[in-house]
Amino acid sequence: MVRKIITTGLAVFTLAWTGTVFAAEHASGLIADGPGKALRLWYDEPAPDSDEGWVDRSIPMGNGYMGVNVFGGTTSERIQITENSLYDSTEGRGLRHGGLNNFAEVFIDFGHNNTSNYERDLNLNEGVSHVRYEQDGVEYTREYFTSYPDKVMAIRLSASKAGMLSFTLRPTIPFLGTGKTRSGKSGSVVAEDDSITLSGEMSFFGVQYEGQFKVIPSGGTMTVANAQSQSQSQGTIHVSDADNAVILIAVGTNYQFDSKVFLTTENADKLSSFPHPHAKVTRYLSDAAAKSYEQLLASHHADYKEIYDRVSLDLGAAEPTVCTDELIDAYPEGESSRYLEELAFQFGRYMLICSSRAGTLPPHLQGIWNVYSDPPWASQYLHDTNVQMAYAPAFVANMPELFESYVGFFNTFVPRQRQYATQYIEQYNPAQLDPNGDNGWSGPFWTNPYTVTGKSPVAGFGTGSWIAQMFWDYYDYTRDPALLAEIVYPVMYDQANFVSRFVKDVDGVLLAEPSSSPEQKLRNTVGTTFDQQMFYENHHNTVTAAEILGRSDSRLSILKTQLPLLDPIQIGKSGHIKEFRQEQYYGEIGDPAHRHASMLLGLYPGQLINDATPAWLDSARVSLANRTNKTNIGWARAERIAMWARVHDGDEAYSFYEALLGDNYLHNLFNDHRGGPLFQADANYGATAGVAEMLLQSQDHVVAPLTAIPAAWPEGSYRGLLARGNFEVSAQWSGGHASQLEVLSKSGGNLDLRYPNITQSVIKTASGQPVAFVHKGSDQVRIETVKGQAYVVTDIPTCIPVIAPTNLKISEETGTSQIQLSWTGSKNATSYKLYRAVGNAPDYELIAADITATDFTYQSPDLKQVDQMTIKVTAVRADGRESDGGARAIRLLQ
Ligand code: FUC
Repeated sequence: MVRKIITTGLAVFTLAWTGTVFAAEHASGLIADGPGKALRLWYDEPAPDSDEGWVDRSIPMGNGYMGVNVFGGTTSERIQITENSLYDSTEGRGLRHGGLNNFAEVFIDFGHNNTSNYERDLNLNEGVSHVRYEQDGVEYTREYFTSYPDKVMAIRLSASKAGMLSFTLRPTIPFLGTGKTRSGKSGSVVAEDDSITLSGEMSFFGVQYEGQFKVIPSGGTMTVANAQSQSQSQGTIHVSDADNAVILIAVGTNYQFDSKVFLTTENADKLSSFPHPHAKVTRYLSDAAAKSYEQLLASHHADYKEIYDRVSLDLGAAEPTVCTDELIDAYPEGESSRYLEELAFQFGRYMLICSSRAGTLPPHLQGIWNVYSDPPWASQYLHDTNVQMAYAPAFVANMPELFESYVGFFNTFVPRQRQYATQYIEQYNPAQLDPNGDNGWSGPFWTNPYTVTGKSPVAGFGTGSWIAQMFWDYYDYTRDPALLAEIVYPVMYDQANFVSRFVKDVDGVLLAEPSSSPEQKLRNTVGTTFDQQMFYENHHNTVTAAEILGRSDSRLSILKTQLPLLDPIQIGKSGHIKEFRQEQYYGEIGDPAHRHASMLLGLYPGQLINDATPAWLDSARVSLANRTNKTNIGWARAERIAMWARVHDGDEAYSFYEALLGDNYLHNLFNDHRGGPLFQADANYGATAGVAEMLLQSQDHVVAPLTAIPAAWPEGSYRGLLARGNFEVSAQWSGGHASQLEVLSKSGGNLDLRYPNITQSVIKTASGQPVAFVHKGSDQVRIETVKGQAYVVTDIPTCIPVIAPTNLKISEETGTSQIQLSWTGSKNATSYKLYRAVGNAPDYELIAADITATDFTYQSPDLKQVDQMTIKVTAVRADGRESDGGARAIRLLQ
């Protein structure tokens, strides 16, 4: 069937495209955003039309409803579409076992084989991508965006001369049939009038899918064709001699956020009561087509830029003159490395905006992008690091509403986790079983949109408390009491309920049994630090939340009693934080260079180990140094950025960012997990979170800007990062030192702000009124803030750090109650201070001060009893300032 129609369509205007945009203006304008600089990925040739081209060079876009990868071809454009619920059976959780399926491969045939001045780009400031080139004296331009508010992808095709645009739109369904696909994928592509409908079914979970493509040319003619081959029907639309055209794309399946999906055991029945997506997709497309292209673009901009523009980062880079692939290849050499560092930071934010929108499935291992029928690890949701890393930038990088996508998904699968919780309490601690079946929910390890697992030997139940921690942060960064009461608290409380029944008394402490530290070799043991830290944090956060909400009940009393018994941190004989209770020296059990650093999750993303627990913080540093930089795993490098930032080491943090960008980032900035290439989106999100931790921290409710600025970034500025307490923070630094800090209080309340010498600075409101503050030491102030008020800190006297002593040595004669200490002095020091931390103590006790020598005889009657203590020496300068670090040694009872 071939039909011909004359087109009128909606009005399309050709706008001149310029790659340059200017950073958004911000409310107070006190901290400059740097030069008007576009953050762009750009290339001078299309991505190769292959799987390798997809993973390495295609441009990713997305609106939560669909992910797309644009290749930018001129003979034929290829746009690959992913829809996160188009799921097939999986056989196991490893590499290439089915799972998420490629939704559509869409081709736009132009036949332009003789092009010049080719360029394609993705402009992060705008959330828009372009292709531009010349052929036969005509300049062809294409512009692409994916809109969350209008639920469509829009493509505008333009030619510089009237009547010179001709193309064939040819959507196809990949992996049809039963070949590689386990369960069979059927479907057809049918063109009619100005639209093509691509629809079918993937039978394992009974997923009905539909995509609609509407062509709206201006001028020219449009013809429709439907070819029928044995295997599939192929509808196409051909446009001839148009001035320009718009293509709109909408997709959907019959998947819904309904717990029936997880509670129905028969796979083919999971979706059976939900309507076919035809009506929904038709509505998306007709609603969008009722608007002009400019209206669609304006609503996309309003939505996208509202989130994206909240944060800017300027490391002083100029826009590079080389394409992004050359930038990547040259990194870390070349003049534009700072630009790549800025770009990758914002790219992680961009990817989360594309892949995590309210009402749509959250980002899986590959975010919202998948070209395969057998994606890595079936594109599942893994809760022993990967999902949590996806959301790591959501709060600190000021995009908290993106977490709503996970909230919707969590509420869909949690009824199944309640069933598991009862099953596990029956199995592991039947005496604690609630007779009414209220045992909370247990932590899953992996899930996909259809199935969620119970206990895994690979990771302990701490995965559940780790999920609950994301919910707590969702509240703690945004401070919306209704959100706490209605969404966050029930999740935390029910998780704590499960944990409170699951833990067992072992020698006076409450431990997880069975317990596993993610992916380590020793499994199903007792009380791993992973589980204990996660349990501790969630119990603690739940009790805090109950106080805020004024709740009290018998379970809360149990949580309060249990909290001090959860014993989250054990210090080992290497002065490190143990991963396993049985371990004595670092690395005795499991892989010492393992990619997972699960014993340090209380350092990051948790808050248990913080500046108020200096002995633990020092031990975390020891564990981190021992974990080495040998890992080549993308997400592990991203996590190390944040962990090193939390122990205040900007140079180490930066070295992991550098390694990630240099070794793992592909030419389109997708993270290559471990070579292959093998795309995992987690490190893209995680790198953004890690860099944010270098720029701003707020654990333990102390807002600490510029905590880990590396020597490689001597000057720069950022705007709009978010701290716990709903404080929006901006900072500018030069010579490695803060020249200005600015905090916008979005919820009011006390602001504890830390920066070296801040007590001697000038603090004013944005309108110049002096601000009263109280001191805590020399480096921290407390301001009672007013909601909506911005506070500006200037004239901070430069703080020159005190050099720490090194090489602390202990010697003693057995059986005596005195030990000899000696150390290598610091040239800064006028005196030294000695501290000790006994056993697993979080903080040090002062042993002696004003020591002017570099040795000391320490006498204490308990030296004959204490099994293990950490001794630390610090230097004190003439002005009274003490060194941040010190030399440490472990004293073991002989
Ligand atoms: C976890 C990690 C791996 C990988 C996999 C998908 O098992 O340990 O590195 O990211 O998930």
